[in-house]
Amino acid sequence: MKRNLLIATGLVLAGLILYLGISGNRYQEEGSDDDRSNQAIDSVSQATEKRYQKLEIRDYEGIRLDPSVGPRDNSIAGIQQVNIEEYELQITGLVKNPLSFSYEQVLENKSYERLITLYCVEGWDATILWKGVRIMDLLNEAGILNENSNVIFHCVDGYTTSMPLEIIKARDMLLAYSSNGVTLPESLGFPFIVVAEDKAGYKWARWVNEIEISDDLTYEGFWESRGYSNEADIRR
Ligand SMILES: Nc1nc2c(c(=O)[nH]1)N[C@H]1C(S)=C(S)[C@@H](COP(=O)(O)O)O[C@H]1N2
Ligand SMILES: [Mo]
Repeated sequence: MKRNLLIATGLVLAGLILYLGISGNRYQEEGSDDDRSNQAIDSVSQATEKRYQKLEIRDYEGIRLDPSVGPRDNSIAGIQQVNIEEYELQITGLVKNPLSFSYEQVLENKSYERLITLYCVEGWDATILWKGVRIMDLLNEAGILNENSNVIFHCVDGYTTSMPLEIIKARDMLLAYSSNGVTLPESLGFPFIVVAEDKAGYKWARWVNEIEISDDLTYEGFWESRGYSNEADIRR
């Protein structure tokens, strides 16, 4: 009798650990059709499975990557469709030469690859292999006039967010055009997303079309002006 109770308790605990291990990720949908009891801790549901694109990389140095297309859209004005022929990325504000880059021109810069997790304040996260150009490379080409500046990202959907120049420099942040080895999907901000390492998801501006150097050090973007911390440091 005692032994059965022990086994039952063990099973319940194992189940709980398994459940906790696979929840809390944006790619684990509520009510998905998978059979969780048959899963290893790091396996994914069928719903998640379907979101991986054909050529998407799924593992990197032993770490499982999340699909770069999420299960739902939380954007302020829906998923944006950018016509890449007409697209321009502007560098404006306190710079020597305001610049305008085409998509191709941005991609001519040296590229960097990094595995970084995006943490949203809603509680989910996504670990993705990003590839992009250094934001500082673009800004230096325009010539920064004041090092003590704020960098405001403007997006196609009217969304804005900002970070101090010194943070972008210190983290050597990327403007990514690729996720998990494929072209950045529309839902993730095609053509470009700011990879705001160690900052909450709302600093990860998607569909960026203007980077402004500003002397307004207390600027508040879309979510910041609605009460979210302007520092947005993530706690892990
Ligand atoms: N242009 C734009 N960028 C944006 C947003 C948005 O609504 N518009 N949402 C932000 C938020 S709150 C998060 S968590 C990340 C990822 O959003 P996702 O959940 O839609 O992938 O994008 C950020 N960048
Ligand atoms: Mo978010």
